[in-house]
Amino acid sequence: MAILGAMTSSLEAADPKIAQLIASESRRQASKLRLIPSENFASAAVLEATGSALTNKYSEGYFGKRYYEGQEFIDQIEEIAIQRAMQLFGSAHANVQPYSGSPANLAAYFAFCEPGDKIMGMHLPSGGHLTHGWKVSITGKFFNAVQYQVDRESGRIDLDQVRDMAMKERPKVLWAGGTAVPRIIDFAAFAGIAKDCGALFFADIAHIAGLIAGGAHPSPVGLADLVSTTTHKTLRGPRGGMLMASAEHANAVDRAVFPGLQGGPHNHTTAAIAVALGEALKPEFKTYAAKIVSNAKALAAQLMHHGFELVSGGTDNHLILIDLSNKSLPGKVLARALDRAGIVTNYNSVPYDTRKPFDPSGLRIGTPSVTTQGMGAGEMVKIADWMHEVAENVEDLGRQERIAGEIRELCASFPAPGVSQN
Ligand code: DSN
Repeated sequence: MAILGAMTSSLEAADPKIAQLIASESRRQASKLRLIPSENFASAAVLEATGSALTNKYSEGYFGKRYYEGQEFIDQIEEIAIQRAMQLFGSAHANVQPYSGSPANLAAYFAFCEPGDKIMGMHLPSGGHLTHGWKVSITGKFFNAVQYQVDRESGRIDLDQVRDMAMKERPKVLWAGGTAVPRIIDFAAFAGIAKDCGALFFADIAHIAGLIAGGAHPSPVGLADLVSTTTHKTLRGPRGGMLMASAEHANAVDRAVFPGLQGGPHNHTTAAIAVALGEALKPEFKTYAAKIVSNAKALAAQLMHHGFELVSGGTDNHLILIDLSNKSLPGKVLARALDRAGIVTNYNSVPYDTRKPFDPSGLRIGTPSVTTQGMGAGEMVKIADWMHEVAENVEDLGRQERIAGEIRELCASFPAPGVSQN
């Protein structure tokens, strides 16, 4: 952390206000339980690469074909990132330049679609992502989007319904994946449906990339025409994106990212992605991925013990979606009370939600960050107990303060990389 330390003191001297705010954010992350399922703690090595001199360099283009000179080191870094992505996921091709998940998905469309094409993705309140054709997203406006929902009773994807809709609508693209899907996604079944209806199959693995890399969730690589991901969620890298495809689609994907959609790649991010992928290739990452899932199951079981209703009745992965309708407690009210008590979550729509997205019925939580901290099943039970206590006492600020103190103490015994309570 020598470089980060040096940078911090430079920053303190140059801009004490921003330095102080960064330090406060670091303390906040170190002192609270971070249960937002799309967040994690990147390693000190990843943070160091992110904060490096690579941020100074422009590199439009690809290995050996750049529009600027001075690429002898950047070329090597990007190539290492690509090779590690291909090795980790078993993909024939990888592009590590997308700035994040949404640009990655836009590039995916740009590689294969024309404006007005029909696309089919999962409905946002059912767990889909904005860029899978949701009406307020550019993808819902530039394309003719049709959307499948989860089954109302089971809260799970109904593959028969997906098949019926796909055969009727004949979309150009069929998406699987999303942001609030607590169950294993049957990528092979999606691939079969896409084949039968003549669609391209795109798999968005942003949430579960680390689980796939660690062998804790089936992979769509080899089944999907294109796989899109972010790099900062369960994969535990910097904030970035990647696209993976078969060799036959490699050119189309690369051209869609650059020059189709983006300018210069963020080289500091590319280096940090390479570092994170190197970490994910180590055997201990498999243990990490398995523990994310076992922790989520332990947390889910204790929440259900306390009467919380979980969409789909549990979880197979890192994510738990709580439907608070039975508690007459809006998601936002509980999320705010939990934050005061030191538990950071996000309020979220649930399938068939009757409330609005900015004031929905659900709460979304997950275990990637607390698992990185080394917490286990015992801590998950404690967390569920605290969540129950807060839910029963959302107005009781004194109680929330007491819990926040207990959580600060717990977090002090499970330090996270790159952040500190002091
Ligand atoms: N914002 C991400 C998430 O929290 O799941 C999805 O883009």
